[in-house]
Amino acid sequence: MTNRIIDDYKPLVEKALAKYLSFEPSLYDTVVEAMNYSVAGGGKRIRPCLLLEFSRLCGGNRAAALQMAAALEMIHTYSLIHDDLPAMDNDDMRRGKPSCHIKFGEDIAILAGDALLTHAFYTAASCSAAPADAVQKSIKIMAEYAGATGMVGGQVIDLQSENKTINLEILTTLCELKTSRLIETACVVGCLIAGADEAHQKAAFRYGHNLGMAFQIVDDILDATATAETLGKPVGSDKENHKNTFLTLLGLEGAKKAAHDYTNEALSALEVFREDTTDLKELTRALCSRRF
Ligand code: GRG
Repeated sequence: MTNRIIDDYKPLVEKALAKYLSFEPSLYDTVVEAMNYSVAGGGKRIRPCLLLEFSRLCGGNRAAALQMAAALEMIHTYSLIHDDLPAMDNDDMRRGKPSCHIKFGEDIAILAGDALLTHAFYTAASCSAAPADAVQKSIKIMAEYAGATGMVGGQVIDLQSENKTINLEILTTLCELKTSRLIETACVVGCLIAGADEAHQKAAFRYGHNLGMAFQIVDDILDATATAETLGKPVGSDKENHKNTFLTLLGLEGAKKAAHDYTNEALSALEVFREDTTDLKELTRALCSRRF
């Protein structure tokens, strides 16, 4: 399916990523190659596209949004590289091609993830197209939501829950941290660098939070019901790794209803924006039924 947000922004994001990830030839070229290998091609670019759209909705500067969007996609890509490692999810395929550690070895994959994470903050901190206090607040949110109090914390709960039964409350916290936090970051940073007020930042957070939850529940459903060809990665890994998912706790119909309810909450959070949100609403529905 096509959508203006993805069609217009994705090529810009890919160009920005290539620009911010180009380094002078060096003795450490291998790690730069691994960083670019994992970042290039295949990703849906949802987080950077959301950042750009929230910036547009709040009247922001496109250049500043693109720089922060590239930084956020670097953080997301680092998390995927590390998530695929044998010590974590042990996945050989990512974005339809061999995972970073399969292509470059575990040592370089770990370092490529580390370098992407640190370069993300270098890229964000170098943003001079938005007011310095907005850039500083954005960097603070990126660090808080990606680190121990955010995505990393969620990953830890996930690892510690393997082969154990957890309740819906813990699973919800896990998902909020592991999946929603980075999506919330995209939406809130888009508003922040555009100078939006608190009401709009809060609405963006609420939107990202609910979209993230719906997105993860749909991910769980697809892991159990889709084919590897359609997803570009192995399926059935949740069952294989004895993972607690929304599907195992709520059943297929319950998980579908939860995804539907979170999607509606995300859509209603958009009501405060005065700019046209038709394309964003269409993208939200498409993401929550994974037509992207
Ligand atoms: C290793 C610190 C650390 C964290 C790992 C990203 C992650 C946390 C785990 C990956 C597994 C997973 C199902 C995470 C939930 C978020 C999610 C659905 C990630 C995949 O994001 P997409 O679908 O990926 O946007 P693309 O490839 O399109 O960018």
